[in-house]
Amino acid sequence: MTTPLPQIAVFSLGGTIASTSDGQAGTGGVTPRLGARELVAAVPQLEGVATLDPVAFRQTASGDLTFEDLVALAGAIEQKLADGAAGVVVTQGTDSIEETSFALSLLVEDPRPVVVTGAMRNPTLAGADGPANILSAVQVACAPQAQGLGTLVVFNDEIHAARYVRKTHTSSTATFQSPTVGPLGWVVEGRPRIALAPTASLPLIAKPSTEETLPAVALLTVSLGDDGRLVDQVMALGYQGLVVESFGGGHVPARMVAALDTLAASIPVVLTSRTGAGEVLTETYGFPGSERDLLARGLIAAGTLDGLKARVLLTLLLATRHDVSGIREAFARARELS
Ligand code: DAS
Repeated sequence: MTTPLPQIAVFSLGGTIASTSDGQAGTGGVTPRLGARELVAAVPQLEGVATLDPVAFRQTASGDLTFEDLVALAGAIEQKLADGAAGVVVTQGTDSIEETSFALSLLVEDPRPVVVTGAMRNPTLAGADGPANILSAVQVACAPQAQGLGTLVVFNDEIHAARYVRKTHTSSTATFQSPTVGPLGWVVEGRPRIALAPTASLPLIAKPSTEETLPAVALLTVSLGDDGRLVDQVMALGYQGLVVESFGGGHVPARMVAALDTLAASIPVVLTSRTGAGEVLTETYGFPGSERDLLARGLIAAGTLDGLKARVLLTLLLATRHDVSGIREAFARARELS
């Protein structure tokens, strides 16, 4: 008797992996046109790996995806898993994978693998990487050893944890890197290898209601000579939270401090680093605008979460009506579980 193949749901959301031209030369640029069915049909090597259940979920550039789309996607993924899928693959544009994969890791309540992938070279180019990425994503989604690792990003034959992965290059097929911890593993000869596993995952967040508009959270990168005038505008513009990508270990120019101090008295302000790796400091420097100064004024340290990921977490916490103390607690947990 032959063992049935694992069933894998494949959701397509658009992006480069799905982008082709309209066939008329010179009419300008590729756009998302292919759905999940066409994407998997272009990878004959999938036969014998899994039984695929293609779902055309969205057809867009990934910068146009919204938190509402992700809440709906998380629900649809859970439904497929409840119906018996062994795992799930999501194909989408790479521009926002570092955010979408992290949001899914906070929203999908199931240990079975959810694997996000995409492509840097569209299907009209020589060496298009979409088919290879779909194949290795499905192989990882089928792998029992990929269970319980949270949402994964599989790209260029590497397996990354959603929590740490970053897009680091505008065009390289090796764009996805996890600078703080490295990849969890890789795929070789079709076999997923998990070399490292996270010690724990961040607590799940209940799916927010999308009946009302989700709260807006601003992300501000601090730069040389900054004076804080944008910080002064944050509440007037209707933002309900701010994430600051600060210098180095958690520092801002002294002349920004007053504005941040005032804002942190009214809405949550989260402190991250613009460096892209490592952890925000909490107890080293004592100058005005240092991490100690800012944390004493009520800013919340994000640990190893970078600005984009801290913004995802803060948005979902606000959307599920966490108050400031609940938000502090959630970021404290995130720091502990780094
Ligand atoms: N940069 C493209 C991609 O890599 C577009 C997008 O993100 O949708 O898929």
